[in-house]
Amino acid sequence: VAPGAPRAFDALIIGAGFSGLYQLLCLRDRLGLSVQVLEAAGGVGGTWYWNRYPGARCDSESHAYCYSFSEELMQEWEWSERYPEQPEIMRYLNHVADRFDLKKDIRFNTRVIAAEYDEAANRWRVRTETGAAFTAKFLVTAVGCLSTANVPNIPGLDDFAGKWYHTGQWPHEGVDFTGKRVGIIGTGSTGIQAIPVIAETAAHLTVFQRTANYSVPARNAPLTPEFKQWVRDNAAEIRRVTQATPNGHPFTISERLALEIAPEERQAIYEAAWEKGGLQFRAAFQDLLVDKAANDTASAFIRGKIREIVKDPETAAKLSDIDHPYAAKRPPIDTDYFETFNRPNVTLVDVRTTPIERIVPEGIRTREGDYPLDIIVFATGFDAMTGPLLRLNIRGRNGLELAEAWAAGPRNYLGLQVAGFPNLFTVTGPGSPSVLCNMPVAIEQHVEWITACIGHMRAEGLERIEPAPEAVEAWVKQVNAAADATLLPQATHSWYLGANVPGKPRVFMPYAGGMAHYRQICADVAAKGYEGFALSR
Ligand code: NA7
Repeated sequence: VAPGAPRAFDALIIGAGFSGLYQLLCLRDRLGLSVQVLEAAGGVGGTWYWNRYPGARCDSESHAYCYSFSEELMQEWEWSERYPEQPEIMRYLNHVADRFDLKKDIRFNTRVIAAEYDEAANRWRVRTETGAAFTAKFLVTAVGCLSTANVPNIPGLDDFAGKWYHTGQWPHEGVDFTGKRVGIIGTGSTGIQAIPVIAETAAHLTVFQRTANYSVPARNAPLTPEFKQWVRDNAAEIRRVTQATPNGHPFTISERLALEIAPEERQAIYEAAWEKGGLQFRAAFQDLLVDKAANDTASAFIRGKIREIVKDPETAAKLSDIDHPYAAKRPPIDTDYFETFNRPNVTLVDVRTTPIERIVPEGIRTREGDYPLDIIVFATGFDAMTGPLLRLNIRGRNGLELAEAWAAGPRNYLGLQVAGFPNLFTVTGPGSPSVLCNMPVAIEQHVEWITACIGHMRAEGLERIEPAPEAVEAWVKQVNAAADATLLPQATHSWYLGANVPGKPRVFMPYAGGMAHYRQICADVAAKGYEGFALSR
């Protein structure tokens, strides 16, 4: 390669998290392609590389929050707790990368700033922040759904005299809260994990809540030797269950309907689900996400628990004044979240009734007064799903910008491909069920589908694939219809709808028809010779 000339590959993959690692393995080792992964971070891990905030832990249960493609890998890896903590996930992904010798094909500290399709050459041209250039026939984005931090534009932040951090860009050396007055904005899954841990060392923690949230105890615990053995003995069955359920988790959703049984029996079922803990709570009844009256029973149960746990009635009222159906936003799970508000060093500020006016050098100014702070933590979430793709500055045929193509919201086919962007594949793209699913299950399905598709193209001597505009049109309708058949759009401020980022189009982004159903749709499309896609030589 001449100095400065772009380096050419069969395929380029952007991102070295769960998606990028497996996509590399598949394209390189199964199809024999030349592949380069470009990764902005200094190591593998994707979203887990950056989300190192206190208490960072996955809400999926560890025995299913992993790859299932390799029986040996499943047998040799052992998780230590019911939910994997961030450092353990990092150890796992490093183990996978080393075991399959993946790191040699990953360029770390390499942020992609532009990707352009050259129609005449049928190649993608990719540029990085440092000016390096790459080309490839296939471009696969493996950039995650929750990887673009959303720092709200609150006036005065630049003048703040203390330190501030976003949970999704956490310093690797950690943050010492000892003796500090800390403010945290945001009570989504992240805030709910971080708040109890920060409260343990901070002198004082002020929680700024905009939307009260349901949360169910995670009931995290070390895994017993018996359970670990059970996981090893039942790896195939666990995989079968995760692939058969709508959400990719290793448990089955009950077939019972919430309103068809007596209130006492329903209460007992909720009590048992509360004791069991975690995302399994929503598996208590079949209809919690589709029938508002059914959902009301779950919602009333959790609000009752909050009022039982939180001693100060005014704080309990603010925490349980929840304006959306249970699980219409991604339901958090916690370890001592509500209990934390009983600590003398924790204060709750409801920013709906007491809005933040600005940040001042000393802290946060609300309409009703100032909160002096040494540290502000933004647990304010992400520009989800489209954010990580749009910041890559992708241009398709005739210079069409992805941002322009998606000005009114994401439009693609199966969440996998965008019309006008040939040979670009988006792992866990908007329009796929990914974020409503246990992520590794969604990722494996996408990566394997993309691999099979590229394999098919090579076998048939095909050079280009892109979706037909009618297929995109139909898929967008299907995504909307699937969402409308559930209660999910009723949480009007959720990141599923893009509502957390000012100016973002309000479109329900994930496919809510269930992972198992989606898997079948994708398989059928492939079986029918990639129906809805245009393939050419
Ligand atoms: P989320 O779920 O988007 O939560 C962000 C939180 O921050 C939520 O409570 C927001 O309130 C709040 N927020 C955002 N912007 C502001 C401003 N400007 N002022 C006050 N409060 C604000 O992000 P997470 O990181 O917790 O979780 C993301 C996903 O990661 C999660 O769903 C899991 O899938 C894993 P709002 O609700 O918008 O009123």
